[in-house]
Amino acid sequence: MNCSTKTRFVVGAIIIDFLIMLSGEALWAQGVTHYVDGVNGDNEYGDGTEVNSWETIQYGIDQMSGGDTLVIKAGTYAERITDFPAGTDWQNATVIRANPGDIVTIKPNEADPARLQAIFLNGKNDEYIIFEGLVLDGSDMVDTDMNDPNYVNPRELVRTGIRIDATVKGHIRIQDCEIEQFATGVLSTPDYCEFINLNVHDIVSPDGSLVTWHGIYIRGDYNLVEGGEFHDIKGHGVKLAGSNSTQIYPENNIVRNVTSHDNTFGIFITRALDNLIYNNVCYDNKYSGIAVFSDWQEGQHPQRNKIFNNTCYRNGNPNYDVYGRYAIEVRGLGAEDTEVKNNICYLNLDGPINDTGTNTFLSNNYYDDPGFVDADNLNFRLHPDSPCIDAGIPIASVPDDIDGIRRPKGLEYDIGAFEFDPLNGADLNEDLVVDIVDLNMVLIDWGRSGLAITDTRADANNDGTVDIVDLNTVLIGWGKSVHQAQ
Ligand SMILES: [Ca+2]
Ligand SMILES: [Ca+2]
Ligand SMILES: [Ca+2]
Repeated sequence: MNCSTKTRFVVGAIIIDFLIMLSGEALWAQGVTHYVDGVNGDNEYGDGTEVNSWETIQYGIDQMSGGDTLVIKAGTYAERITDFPAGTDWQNATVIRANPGDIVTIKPNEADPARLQAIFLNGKNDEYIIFEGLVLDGSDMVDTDMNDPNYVNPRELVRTGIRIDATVKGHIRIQDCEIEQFATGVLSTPDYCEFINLNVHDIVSPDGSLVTWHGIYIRGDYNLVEGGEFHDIKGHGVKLAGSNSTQIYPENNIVRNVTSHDNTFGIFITRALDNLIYNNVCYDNKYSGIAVFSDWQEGQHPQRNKIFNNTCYRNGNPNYDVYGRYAIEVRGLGAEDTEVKNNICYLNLDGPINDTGTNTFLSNNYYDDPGFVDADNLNFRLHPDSPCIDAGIPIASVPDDIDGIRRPKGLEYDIGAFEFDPLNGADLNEDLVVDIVDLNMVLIDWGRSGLAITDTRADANNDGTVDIVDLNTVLIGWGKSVHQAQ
């Protein structure tokens, strides 16, 4: 380390101490931050500092300790990465991420069928590892010959963006990543993993099947799939299903705020229990937007799955007729105790809902024109005169909408993925009137940001600072009440 680097390091450390003191907690992982730069780095002569980076991601990973962060600079990396050191909890997780603002593409060129992943986790101690901001591109990989009898289960041997095996402890987080040109985007078997704001698209089918190769395939429990977009996938956008052989079913997973379109089924559930599917938008899929199926395997039943506040629009392609083409399908007597509430089901080819399940509970779903703001341009928010506004029933497990707006706004829950706010965010204390109380909330926290804000409701636009924008929001709504607004 030369003198100026050392000086910068000391100054940086002082700033970090100051920020930690301000916020009351560490702002980032507590370990060491290392750097990889595929253009300027060097594995042999580098030391992993920003000015003297390593060249390859795997070399960087191999130098990391648990809780360290690896920052990857812009470039295309022809690598398959694996063998990660574990973190101890989310605050001290191992982080592998793109340098902010840089496009970092991992584009493996593997032909070995045992190595067909961009990111592969199978270590039995793997947990608390975060991947952030990466592009995974499988277009240079070669798929297994699906007809080769040497492969016992060729489905396990196709190119997969991220594969997380059952041996992994869990607590793996993948966020803000783009995953494309694989035969499966994400295949994940352990519990407590999080898949946040992923863009998974152009997933191919190596054998022509439309029901095998998925955007994300979840087989464990207590996983979260949140936000993001799953589209142009040969199989399903999101699939939850247990294993035929182990009889272990995915339970208590949450799929929320996801947009799934131009796939086979938008969201597909079979052999899975107690999963919560809400605030999703599913449109233009070949078959149904959301499906709960029981008739793939005798005796393997999906039970108590909950389908709440989704918007399913224009699903069903006339060129495909093997399965149903509904907004929502609950298919087969083995699909038991499914709850379907507060969903918009509009303009789907075979109709809104097909229910042949057992004890399905249907409530407050809407089948006619819901009054979208602009469906032609895929804006499925509700127009102020929408019949879906305040027409839903309260559901405690749906606390907000796809945009993060707290439910309910106005008088009651709305139907569909979007909650309409008649007071445009100005009613900070949610007493249905914009008045001195709301104004006072802004003034009390005026100028504060982050954890210094005493009442986060004062930050009307939720950008982390209470300032003129929030004040203006209240002033624009000043004097209005819900009854006047309607
Ligand atoms: Ca409402
Ligand atoms: Ca108020
Ligand atoms: Ca603000």
